[in-house]
Amino acid sequence: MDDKIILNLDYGDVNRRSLLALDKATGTTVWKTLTQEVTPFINYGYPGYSTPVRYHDQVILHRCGGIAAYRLSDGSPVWWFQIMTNGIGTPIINNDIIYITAWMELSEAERRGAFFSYDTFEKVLADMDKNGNGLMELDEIPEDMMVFSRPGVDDIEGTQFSVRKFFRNDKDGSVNEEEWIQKFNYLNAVVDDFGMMAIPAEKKGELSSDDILWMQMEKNPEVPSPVAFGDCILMVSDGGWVTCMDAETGIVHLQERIGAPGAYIASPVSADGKIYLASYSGKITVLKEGKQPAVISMNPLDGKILATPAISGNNLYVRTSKHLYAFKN
Ligand SMILES: [Ca+2]
Ligand SMILES: [Ca+2]
Repeated sequence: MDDKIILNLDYGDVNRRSLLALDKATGTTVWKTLTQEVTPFINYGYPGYSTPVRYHDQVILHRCGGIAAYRLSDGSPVWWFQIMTNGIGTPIINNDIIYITAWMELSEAERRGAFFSYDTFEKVLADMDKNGNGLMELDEIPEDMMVFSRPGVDDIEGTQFSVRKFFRNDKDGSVNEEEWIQKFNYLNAVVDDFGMMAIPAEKKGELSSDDILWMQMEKNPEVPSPVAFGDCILMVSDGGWVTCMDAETGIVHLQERIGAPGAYIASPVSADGKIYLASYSGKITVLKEGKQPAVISMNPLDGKILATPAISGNNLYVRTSKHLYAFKN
């Protein structure tokens, strides 16, 4: 970024996490901003994985609990917006609008497990207390009852969180009413619907939901950034769901399961009138750009894909866990 390199150190002690500017030539620190001090968000402890992005004289950072812009000159805050998000996806900027996916395990109804239908202990006992002692022994809770899951992810282990696991640290191995309700309330308090948002880049101070142009509530990706082309924003999420939206209004032109199935970590890329989707299991889906993107081809590569494909000149480079592929034109 001109004479600076920006680093996001978003891990460890929440209050010490920082955004740093280093001098490109010497590596010395030009400024260091304690993000939680100058833009305090409710932070539930997740490390953030998002890459800071530049917008003119600002650096925009998505982190656990929100998104904020800081001045490139001194790291002071310009605007900030608090929202429940794990701070994973890197924002994209297109025509002075920032597109960023607020994602957490409970932010879409389809990821919330049956746990959330047990808001009273009466219901719990009626359905699950097999030995009738008025307590829930852990082995009475169905093994497949989830707090949350990741629908569409059938190729990565351990992406669900079971109710048994949620109570695994119970001291005497049986859950009473107080213990159940306490845990239920704890999680139920953070249940809310949200997803990819469009934020006008020219803002000041703390933003409210009135400042957001639009938000997409369904089929949001956990890791991949969206991609912009024409008047459209496109995103791909687990299960091969592709959502193509109007960039200004968020109106959904298409939301269909047209990508290869399984998990998605790499972001989609756009080149030469086509969109390339790379699934975790190693399949490349090529779409024709348009409001209703159509599948041109779907081809398996050898190895898993976590890295976003790169475009250079007329070549497309795809790194899998086994090979680096280059495709011409
Ligand atoms: Ca029991
Ligand atoms: Ca207990």
